[in-house]
Amino acid sequence: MSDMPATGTATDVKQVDAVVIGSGFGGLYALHKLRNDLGLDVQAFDNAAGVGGTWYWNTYPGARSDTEVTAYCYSFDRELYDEWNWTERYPRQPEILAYLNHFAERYDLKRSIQFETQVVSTDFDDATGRWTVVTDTGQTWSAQFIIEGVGLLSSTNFPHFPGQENFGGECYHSSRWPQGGVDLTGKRVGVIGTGSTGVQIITAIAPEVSHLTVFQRTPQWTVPAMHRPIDPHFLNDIRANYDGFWNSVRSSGAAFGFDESAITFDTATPEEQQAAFERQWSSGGGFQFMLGVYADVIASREANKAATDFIAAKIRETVKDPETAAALTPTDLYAKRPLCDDGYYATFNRDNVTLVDVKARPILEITEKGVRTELGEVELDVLVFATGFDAFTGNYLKIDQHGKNGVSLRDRWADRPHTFMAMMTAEFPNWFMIYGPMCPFTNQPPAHEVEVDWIAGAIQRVRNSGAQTIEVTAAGEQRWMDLCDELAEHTLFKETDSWINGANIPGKPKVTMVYMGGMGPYVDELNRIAEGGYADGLELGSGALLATCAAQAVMPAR
Ligand code: NA7
Repeated sequence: MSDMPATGTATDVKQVDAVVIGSGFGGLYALHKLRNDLGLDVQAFDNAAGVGGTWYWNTYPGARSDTEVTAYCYSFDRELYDEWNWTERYPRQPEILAYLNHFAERYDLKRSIQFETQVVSTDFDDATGRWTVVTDTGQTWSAQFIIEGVGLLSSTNFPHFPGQENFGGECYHSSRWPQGGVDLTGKRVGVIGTGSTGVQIITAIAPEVSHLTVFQRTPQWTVPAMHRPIDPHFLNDIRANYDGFWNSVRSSGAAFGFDESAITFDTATPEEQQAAFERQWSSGGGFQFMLGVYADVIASREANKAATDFIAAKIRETVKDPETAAALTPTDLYAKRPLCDDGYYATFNRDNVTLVDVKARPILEITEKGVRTELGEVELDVLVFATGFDAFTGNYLKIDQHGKNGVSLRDRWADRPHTFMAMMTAEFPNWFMIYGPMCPFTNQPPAHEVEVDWIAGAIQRVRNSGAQTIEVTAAGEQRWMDLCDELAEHTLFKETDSWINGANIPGKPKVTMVYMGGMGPYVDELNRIAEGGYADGLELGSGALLATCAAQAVMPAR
């Protein structure tokens, strides 16, 4: 059982059918689906003061999606898709947040969300088959079902350097950026981290700060985003072929709404290969460059090397100082989450930007005035940590969660996260994740939709059958894990270190945490299980107390 004392007495425990944790893309849709479609009594919680999840917190300069907005939204509400007019191909954070607020208002969701409330523990009661949910505001709730939409990339990775507490300037983590913004004009700014976030921040702030020092540990392959206003004709074409477009998204590999390449690298001549990479470089987009040119860039070493040779040549062409160009060029495979940018490499030609390679010369300490490496002290007014997240598992493990017989999630997942279809874990009945570990490696909103629909189907199955619970069997879970592990062998992602396999967090097991089979096969499998009555790999159950009552009801009185 949880170490946290249950704070509610029996009388002030609030009863609901379901608790939803999180109000990002997934949590909002779950709340709508369960409350408005299934008619359940649902209570949602969010740490933040408003809806949006990732898009509430990540207000740092330059924050935007790098998924084309035509598929970075909900699809189930066609009217919403027709009415909402996005302005840019890759939407900025304020526009996405406005969309999610509009969604919450359209479906009157905010009245069911308690903001600025953190769920600290969840405990399954074997006797009743219900969950007890305790919040940091001292409330206790009892629910039959829990749906956790806590975010894949939300638990911050905030490394600590010696002396950090002595820093006299301002210090921020990118994903906890002050809501009112920060005025960086004319300031000396340091950025630690060069992942997607660092690349966006560095490019956005370089023109406004007096000096920018980039502390880079590992360089990244990045290609141009080619930001542009959304083409209304393109959007209207999709609206005219709405079902066809979304069916193609849901049956594709990565669900981004662009055409993924079906040909392999070796089918083209060297001239064709260069021309194909060049075309994609000019049209922009990270996932497009990785998946849209050749089908095997993430699987074949030869194709992968050709892609990196191409980008390396672009870096040499763009960055004037050869030493800086060399330091910006990765030495590893192109097998991390692909990045795209708005002039990242060219930013290092600016007189007010300095690159410090902290792999060669690690950060020794943070001083009152700035950051010290072997090269000396860099004085700073503002220090930004763009150091990423404890991805996949971080937010689930922050909550003290216990399933059947008091088994703790932290113990179950000590060696690695164990899931079924990225939504359930054994011994946790009626406990669902939205896009949990072993999720398909795809654009998220379409995946959230199919998962929430599947969860809603599972809940209906329980209610229609008169059972109290549904849970994944140990064998069902193992089957999914084995499949994910096997598929991971066919890509190069396991050979690089990144948040995708947990390697970015010291001490975290480096394991497969995604399903590499693609969105289409994932959706097919979800449909197969649902159409089979949620039986394959799953079992219905009743709370022990209910089972006892039922047994007594049929036994003759003595
Ligand atoms: P990422 O992609 O995990 O990048 C974090 C960056 O921070 C990366 O360059 C790290 O270097 C660097 N880092 C982390 N810890 C340290 C320490 N201790 N010292 C120096 N540098 C460090 O996070 P992002 O926020 O950019 O992006 C995450 C995802 O969010 C993104 O892919 C989108 O899907 C949204 P490393 O590479 O580990 O050497």
